[in-house]
Amino acid sequence: MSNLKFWQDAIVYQIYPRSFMDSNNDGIGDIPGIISKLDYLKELGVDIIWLSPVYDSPNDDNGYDIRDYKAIHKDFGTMEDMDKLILEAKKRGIRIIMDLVINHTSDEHPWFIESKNPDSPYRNYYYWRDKPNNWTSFFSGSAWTKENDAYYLHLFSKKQPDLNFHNPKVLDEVKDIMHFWLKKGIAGFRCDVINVIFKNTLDDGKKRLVLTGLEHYHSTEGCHRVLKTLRKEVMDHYEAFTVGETVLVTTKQANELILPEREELDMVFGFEHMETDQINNKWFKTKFKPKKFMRTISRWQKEVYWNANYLENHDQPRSVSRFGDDKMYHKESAKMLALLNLTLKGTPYIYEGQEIGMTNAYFKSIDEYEDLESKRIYALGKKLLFPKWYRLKMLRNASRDNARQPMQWTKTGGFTLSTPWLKENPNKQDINVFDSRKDPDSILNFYKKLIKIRKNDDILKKGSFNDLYISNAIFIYERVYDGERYMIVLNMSKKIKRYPFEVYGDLVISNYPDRANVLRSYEGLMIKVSK
Ligand code: ISL
Ligand code: CA
Repeated sequence: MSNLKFWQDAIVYQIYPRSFMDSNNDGIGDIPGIISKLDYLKELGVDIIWLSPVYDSPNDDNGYDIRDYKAIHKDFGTMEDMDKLILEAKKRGIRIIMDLVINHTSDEHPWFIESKNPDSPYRNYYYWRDKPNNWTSFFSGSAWTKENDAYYLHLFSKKQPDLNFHNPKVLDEVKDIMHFWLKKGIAGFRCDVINVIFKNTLDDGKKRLVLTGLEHYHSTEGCHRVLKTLRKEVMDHYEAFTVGETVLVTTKQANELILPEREELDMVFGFEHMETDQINNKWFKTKFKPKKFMRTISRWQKEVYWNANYLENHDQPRSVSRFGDDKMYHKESAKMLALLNLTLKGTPYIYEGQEIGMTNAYFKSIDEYEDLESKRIYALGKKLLFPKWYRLKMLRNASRDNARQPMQWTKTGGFTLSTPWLKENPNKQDINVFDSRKDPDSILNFYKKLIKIRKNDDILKKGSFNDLYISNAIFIYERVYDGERYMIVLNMSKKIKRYPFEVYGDLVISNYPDRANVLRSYEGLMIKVSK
């Protein structure tokens, strides 16, 4: 691999617009707010912004339920604001990708409203049936809801009816939406739950603890066909890329979606590493087991053609709280995780706030949560007679609101002057952009340093990956390119550890001020090994 595509040679930063920056003090982040922070992102070294949905939406699932794909939600601003964002970003050498949510629309989308009439030409845009099957939704409970005399399918909330990709008209609509945005100059799409969009049949599924029905719609041939069409008829006409959000895929399935000769997607977000601290589903957490985690990452590194490397997003808990220690070793562990995120092979994705080490929310009452999924799980747990403390613990560990608290710009928040839509974390006092910029030893400045190193470095960008050592705490791997070699050594625990073997070379970067003959708590370093 010699010449990288622009998306292989980029640092991507995910913005969750509701929580990033509020420009008009209504408590909700917005597009002008994002524009006001472009210089900050530039300074950090961001090349591409992935914008979570800003389309018109009733916000049942915070914008992942789209009412109009060609309009901006009034909370976020106007289409002029959006055009300005694309332009202002471009001036700074930053490209924008949009979230493309096509598995479902909002139930308030005109197509769905029309489709309620059995004789409408839109009836077939969705899955309407006389009787439901036994499929269950991603947000728990049946995947079918009754409306008048029929049932419609929704893999997510009942306000997110699934589109029917057996209908060629649906595909035409999607092409049209993609052209609309690409013509505006965006650089591609993050494709929401893209590997479940095509349902083979609507037969009953094998009973499973979660997601009964999965085998009928997961990674189907029909999905591959749709992706090939979108690639050929849309994406190939622009300088743009796609990153698929692909739930429950193996490395083999990932490759079937991204290998260049397949002509489907460019890269995908795998979930296997995010599932290593859970039993069955995310609500039942086990203790974090570095070995399992690192083995999974390593396997993806070795087997997948090109990885989208991430440790956080708007659905996941904060990485420093989950894989590090957000109290005693906040700085050390956040920096160690930065090293992991930015020294792997593939395109690194950073989620807003990760670069300053924002933590989980630690809410104490159900009233503090906003996310529909959290509320549903809390209610379901009650039905199942889980004690209240346990239900709150489930949310504390795994609620999506952990990632959705407002971005911490200053000691007092700096996100809004009014009441934010979701409570701010009181630790903004200590964890915020303003202080981080001034402190040369901050997590933020560590990210900046690391990004700078990566930008001018063929070993990190193009080098091969080999794992050299994985234990219950330690992860050592190398990146090799053109005879040159980096070794990355990470201690993923607070225990002080002996090196498993001697490591020689020049220190390139480390999260401790000096080098020792042991690996200290959450120590992470990168060494250039001489030829
Ligand atoms: O967080 C999850 C539920 O426990 C994930 O399974 C998540 O639902 C899944 O990764 C799909 O996520 C995407 O599509 C959803 C949306 O709610 C998420 O925010 C989005 O990232 C439906 O559009
Ligand atoms: Ca606002």
